[in-house]
Amino acid sequence: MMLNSFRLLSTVTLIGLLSGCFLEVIVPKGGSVVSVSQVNDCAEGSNCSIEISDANFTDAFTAIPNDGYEFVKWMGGSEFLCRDSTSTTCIVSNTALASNASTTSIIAGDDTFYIMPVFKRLPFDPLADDDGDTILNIDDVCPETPLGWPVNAYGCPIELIFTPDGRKWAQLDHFNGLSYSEIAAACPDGVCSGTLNGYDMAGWIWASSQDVLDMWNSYYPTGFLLTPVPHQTFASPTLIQALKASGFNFVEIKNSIGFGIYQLGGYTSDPEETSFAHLSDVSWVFSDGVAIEIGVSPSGFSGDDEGAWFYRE
Ligand SMILES: [Ca+2]
Ligand SMILES: [Ca+2]
Repeated sequence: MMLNSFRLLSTVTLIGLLSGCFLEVIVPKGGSVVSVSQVNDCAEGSNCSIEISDANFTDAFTAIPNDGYEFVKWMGGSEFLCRDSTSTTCIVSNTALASNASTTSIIAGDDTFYIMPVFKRLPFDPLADDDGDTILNIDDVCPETPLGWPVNAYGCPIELIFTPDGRKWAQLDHFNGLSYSEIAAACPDGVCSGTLNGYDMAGWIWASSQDVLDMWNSYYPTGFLLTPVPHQTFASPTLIQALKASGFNFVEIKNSIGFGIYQLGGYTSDPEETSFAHLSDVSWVFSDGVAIEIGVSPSGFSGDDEGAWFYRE
């Protein structure tokens, strides 16, 4: 039965696809399409147009459902190839007609043909673990964790931020609510081996304030360098924008008179008296580029919105 439907399918395909035709791969939400040739892959939510300018075109397209989705069939309809087939692979070929001159002349228009997988979301199973991180769906705040990444009790991995110093930094606000001494216990001498807020910190370094300054300065290609002076003020919105573009979350805090200030700050492994390295964007409060403050302060400097600086090579 499957063989017969493939033969029918092939007939449609062969008549349709000769030089000058287009094949459009339509991929809805729920999965992607990969091709044996690897040059005609098409991502989720994309329309990929392939010009068939070769009389010997052959490729095999396979529908790959995302976790939590299943492949149902290839879309039906007169202009769709592989229509209503439930095989995950759709073979598109015109090679069998390559030497058939009369058919070539009939079909050498600019018609467009389509293939489109139909995906269906599977019923939510609260007791399954769709992303395979050992945290059941019902408890998983981050349902699409890449396979193999360590996660906390809520199923979320540490968010990595790639910076120009060649290091990978952890998102600071994962570590909100921890005290200096709690971090010091998990990361003696700056080398972490314990667990913090549920994250396995093995392999992470608790950065010194000099490490933090070096990272900030790595955003400046030449010349201008920040120096570790407490509460030094610079007019450099470029650094703030670059850090945001890299993925750092700035946290809004309120100053004593209620103005919101956007801050990137957290504990470093320096002695507790000067353990809080921060960079505050006060330019959003006044006018753009007026004031950006960096500083190294005692722990507890900014109240409850504190994280910590960790990196790995
Ligand atoms: Ca999970
Ligand atoms: Ca997860």
